[in-house]
Amino acid sequence: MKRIVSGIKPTGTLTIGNYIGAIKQFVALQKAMPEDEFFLFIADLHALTTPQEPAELRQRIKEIAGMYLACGLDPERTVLYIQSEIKEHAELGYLLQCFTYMGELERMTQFKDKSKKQDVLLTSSLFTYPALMAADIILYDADYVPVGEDQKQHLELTRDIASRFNNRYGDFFTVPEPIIPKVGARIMDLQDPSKKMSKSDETDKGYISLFDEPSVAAKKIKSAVTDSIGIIQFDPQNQPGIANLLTIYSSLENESIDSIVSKYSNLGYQEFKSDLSIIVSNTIQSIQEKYQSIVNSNQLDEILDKGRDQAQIIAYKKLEKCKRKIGLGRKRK
Ligand code: ATP
Ligand code: LTN
Repeated sequence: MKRIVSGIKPTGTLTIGNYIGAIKQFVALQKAMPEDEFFLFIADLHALTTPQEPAELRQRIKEIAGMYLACGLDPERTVLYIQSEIKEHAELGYLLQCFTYMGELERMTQFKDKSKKQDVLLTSSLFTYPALMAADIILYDADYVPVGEDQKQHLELTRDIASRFNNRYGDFFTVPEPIIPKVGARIMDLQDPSKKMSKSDETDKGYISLFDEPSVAAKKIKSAVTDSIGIIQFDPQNQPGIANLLTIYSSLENESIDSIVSKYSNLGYQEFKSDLSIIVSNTIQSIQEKYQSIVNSNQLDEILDKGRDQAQIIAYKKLEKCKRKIGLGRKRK
């Protein structure tokens, strides 16, 4: 039996990029791997690497958990929990910092990008964050970690940290493998297709939130930046806007990009965008309907309590053993 683990930060809203790159993939894997275990957590400690308003953060944590369920996650087969409710994450995160080199953290492109963008003072937790992420994963001996393209480098570092520990103390942590979708691993900003669609962006025109009014989402697709070439083809270099829209279409409809291109080859951008705007707004609408029924019931807290209890048992045992390995813990006479 394999164990699949992933997390999502409760910052900003959830975008269609998160949905296509991570959530949809997680749901599909769950269907394709009926014998395996799925652990999913809300990475609230990671959210604190940048300033958060307490009431807003508290609300987002539940919102994201509810959205995951609304997107089709099977609550019977998912250990769904909130990271900060399992203290072992932070403790192992610290221990793993002792096995992570400054040079490795300095090379992380996400840190470099975020530190350039940030207008407030940088926290040290933003810098050490990959060690906590490694802890999130290897605490549970994850075999696979489904993530979007932007997390690949953090996964490589996680593998290095786990292997380093194993080399020093003998085989102890499972070295995890990332699962990155073939299509949709990096959905781009609708207004600037040279950058990743990001929920922490200043303006909301470039991303579609899963909470957007369906009609607003449709409008955003219709006003997405394209080019003056005027031909529908998959050319991310010269037509990044159209390539991005084709990717969104392909992922939401489970249709190959080739087949979409041939369908629209004789039609203009307007027709293509109009069809895609319907697909996107329908997808969002059906997710939102499910979301409403979930948040209006007590189901969510029950699922989160159960998830916490299940994760806690595994995390406690693994951390205790880890501490013993490295020489912590008193020896009793
Ligand atoms: P931010 O944009 O604020 O940095 P984020 O959306 O990258 O945040 P998370 O919410 O933790 O951060 O991401 C959750 C998952 O969604 C990760 O697996 C990430 O790789 C994936 N993801 C995020 N943005 C995109 C995107 N534009 N396209 C595809 N996958 C994405
Ligand atoms: N770093 C990720 C969120 C995250 C995560 C994880 C993903 C934190 N811990 C463990 C997979 C596994 C991000 O910023 N998107």
